[in-house]
Amino acid sequence: MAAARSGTLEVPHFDVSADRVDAYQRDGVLLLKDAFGDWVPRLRRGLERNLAAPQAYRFPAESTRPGEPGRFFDSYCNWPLIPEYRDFVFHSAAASLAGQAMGSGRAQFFHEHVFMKEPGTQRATPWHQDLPYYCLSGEQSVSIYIALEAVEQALAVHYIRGSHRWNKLYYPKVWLDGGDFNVDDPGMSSIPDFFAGPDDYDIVSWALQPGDTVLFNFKTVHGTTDGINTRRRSAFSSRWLGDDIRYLDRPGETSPPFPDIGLQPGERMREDWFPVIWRRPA
Ligand SMILES: O=C(O)CCC(=O)C(=O)O
Repeated sequence: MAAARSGTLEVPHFDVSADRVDAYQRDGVLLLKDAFGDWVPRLRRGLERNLAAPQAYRFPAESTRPGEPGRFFDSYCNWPLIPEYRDFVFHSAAASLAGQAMGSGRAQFFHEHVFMKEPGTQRATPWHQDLPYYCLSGEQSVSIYIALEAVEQALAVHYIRGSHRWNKLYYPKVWLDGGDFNVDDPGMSSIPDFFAGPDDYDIVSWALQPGDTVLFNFKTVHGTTDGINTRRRSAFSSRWLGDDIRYLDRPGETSPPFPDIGLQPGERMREDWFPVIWRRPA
């Protein structure tokens, strides 16, 4: 990975082939083996800060009930507080990868999100798309999901190939009980249990090693089974916005909530809150 001038910040260039970009745009999900192995120790240190004092950081969520085995923890929007996360956002090749994958002229950072399931956890990550949680509309998006621990295929996140092109949005889910929320959002419906069949959905998942990375679109349907995690599995996701992403005023609270964002529907996301980190070289 050579350092290259990005046009915005001096971020490293990610060498991704045109074939892989095409596959990402066609399928809405793409595996890149060992794409960010160098960052795993630093991101793990960041996650340890998050876990050592969850309440000191933003949006800590526990999605296992008292008495239920294991622990399913997530937390997000902590890049201003956790130096290892911030370092990744501003100095890794993620922005370059995101911009190219989205076919965008720029990569604007939205937020990071960490996930951790402790051994014994059986609680599934419900099937969902990320876009219905967000105050956003548009097609050019990518989450860069980096495994921080090894995970076997059956317990890894599963994705439905091509679901970003279904022209369909599903109500967001409460992870603790799998219930829908924001059900007043017009044009959405309750997401089916795709594991229950019919099996004509192209569901993919991969065994991951630390550093292995999955790219997926904010509209790509994803979730896990309720298989028992026999060892810790954790991951760091960074979320990126491309050229056509605009602010959308959704009915109900979004996640993350940005009540003071001060934008009108249709405007670009403000760059002082969501920095543009990469621009396509001229
Ligand atoms: O790791 C998980 O279980 C969930 C990941 C996820 O939903 C995401 O990155 O959007």
